[in-house]
Amino acid sequence: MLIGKAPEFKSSEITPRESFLNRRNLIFGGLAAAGLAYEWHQKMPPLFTPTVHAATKLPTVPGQAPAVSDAITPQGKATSYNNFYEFGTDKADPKANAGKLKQRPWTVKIEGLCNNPKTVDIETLLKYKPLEDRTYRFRCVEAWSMIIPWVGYPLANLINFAQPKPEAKYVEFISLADRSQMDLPGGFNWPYTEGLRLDEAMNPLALLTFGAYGQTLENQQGAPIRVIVPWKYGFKSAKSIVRIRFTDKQPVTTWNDISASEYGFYSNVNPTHNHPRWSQAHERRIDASVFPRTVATLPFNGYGNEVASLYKGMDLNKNY
Ligand SMILES: Nc1nc2c(c(=O)[nH]1)N[C@H]1C(S)=C(S)[C@@H](COP(=O)(O)O)O[C@H]1N2
Ligand SMILES: [Mo]
Repeated sequence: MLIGKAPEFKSSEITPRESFLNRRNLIFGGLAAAGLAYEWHQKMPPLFTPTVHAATKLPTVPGQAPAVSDAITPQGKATSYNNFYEFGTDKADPKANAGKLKQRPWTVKIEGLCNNPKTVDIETLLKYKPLEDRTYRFRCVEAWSMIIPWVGYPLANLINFAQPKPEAKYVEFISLADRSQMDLPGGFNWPYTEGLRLDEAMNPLALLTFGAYGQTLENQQGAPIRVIVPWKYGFKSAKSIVRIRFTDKQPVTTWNDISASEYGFYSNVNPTHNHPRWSQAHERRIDASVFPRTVATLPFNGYGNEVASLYKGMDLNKNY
């Protein structure tokens, strides 16, 4: 039998059972108190703003969307491989850095060419229409994809609430840009902006999104409110939105502004229109357990039946 040198403990490092138990009670008691405080915070007008907003379950009804046969991407993958440049440019940065994002208080300012401009509180928006479960294919312009069960209701509801004027032809989405919560790396014109033609935004598939996987969005997913436009590349789906503006001119959008030859305003998923630096014919699925890992990309990301008519008569090679 080999006898190694016994580890030596200083008596001060040994936790007597009694003091361990006391400490455990303190810790769990503290957690229970924090839980109560959190519940109280949910019911009362906020006196303080927690820096970490715990995910909460969202009540949902079945969604009105075409069925997706592929397996749902595991939640842990969907929340750890993200693009949210306000928090850094690497895929792991948003999860690592978005903890600073404060989800409450949060309002969305509806403005521009509409008859009902208003600043609306997130709680009001959450309750405005029944929340649906909507599993969509999600295709990033960087040729990777996921299958995500989002929670939200059609963006058309909010647009109807805003009552756009007849001259409104576009809707612009403006994300939060706050240096006290975000890194906001150089090389971008913050805030992040995106936009859709009004008829695109009114399509029933365009989703005003509050959650995923049956619960509120994680910060890195664009909490507390984002849009999801499943037939377009991922960058059209602006995160952490604070303003929605109706315009008569095509809005300036972040990626188009940075590099118009690579990122068009329309950015419909189109396997026949390649990015100048890579093919768009295939996509890599972000889920190590699915096979094959790489699959053919579908026109309009598989939503052609629902949206192709929006682009009748348009040259989608020019309007990429
Ligand atoms: N405000 C903001 N919204 C954003 C981005 C961003 O950097 N900032 N990235 C876009 C891009 S490129 C993609 S692919 C999707 C990623 O969404 P996900 O992280 O939920 O998959 O968010 C889009 N929305
Ligand atoms: Mo993207």
